[in-house]
Amino acid sequence: MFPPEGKGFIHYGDLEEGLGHLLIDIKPDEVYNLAAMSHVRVSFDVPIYTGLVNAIGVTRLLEDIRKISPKTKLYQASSSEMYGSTLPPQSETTIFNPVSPYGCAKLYAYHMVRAYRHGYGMFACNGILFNHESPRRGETFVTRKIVKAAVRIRLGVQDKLFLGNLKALRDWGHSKDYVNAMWMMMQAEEPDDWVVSTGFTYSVGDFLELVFSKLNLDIKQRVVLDDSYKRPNEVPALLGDSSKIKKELGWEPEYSFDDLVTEMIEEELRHEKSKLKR
Ligand code: F7E
Repeated sequence: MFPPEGKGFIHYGDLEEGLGHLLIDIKPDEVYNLAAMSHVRVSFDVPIYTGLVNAIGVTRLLEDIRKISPKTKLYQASSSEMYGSTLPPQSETTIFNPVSPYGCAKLYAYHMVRAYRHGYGMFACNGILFNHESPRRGETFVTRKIVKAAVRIRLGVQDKLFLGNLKALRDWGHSKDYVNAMWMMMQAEEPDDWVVSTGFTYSVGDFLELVFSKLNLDIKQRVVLDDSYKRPNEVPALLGDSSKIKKELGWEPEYSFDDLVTEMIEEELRHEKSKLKR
């Protein structure tokens, strides 16, 4: 722990080891568990680690909260990847059919949260979040990867962009809207599970075309399809129905798809130009 510049403190911990020591020290009002091995493609390479962190790690956290700090509320980052091969639209009542180690591990954790909520009366919620993006997105996720490469090609410091499946459909929202939804869930009168999505779906190819057209780039000249970025199993289509959270908690997204893409490009341009000046 060290004094921060802002209001928070950083404490170190590891979901695999358990966070009991932090619960003893802090007795937090609310825990938001966003920790995970979060890359779906990589989960096929490290399936056991993915299960230990994303599934068993959450069980450890639930057990620690139950034993040490039972009044602490828990937000669990569940994922639209849990729907797997079930076609859209997807809501809280849709059947889950995960197709990746990541999706399977997230579904295990989702059910454990429900089991502890119902069994022990804990305030534990699942936010079933569809893909959410921002300029801070990790560089190996497809939105940031496309934006970063396109900006670098525009600035003349990169030649090609290598991508996998362009046909997959995703419901992409802005992380700021989704973090508001997480907070709203924790202020609800009763704990529950809620889907958070925009209700619009676009293919990876659509995202690519929008970014390349905003930067006046030619896809045919610059983009190379590379099977090594494909997954053994793919979630073909995601499109969420978030009417429950809108009706019950009053959540509404503020950012459109175009706002998101524009902000990601502008931030990336600032970032890459500042690197060139150094
Ligand atoms: O892939 C396709 C890829 O890795 C999106 C995580 O936050 O959202 C995220 O999981 C799509 C897939 O996100 C490349 O096959 C094509 O169809 O950006 P992504 P994801 O797998 O949907 C869910 C909700 C989570 O919970 C996850 O933690 O894009 N795609 N070419 C590619 N994807 C990547 N990463 N790289 C490519 O070159």
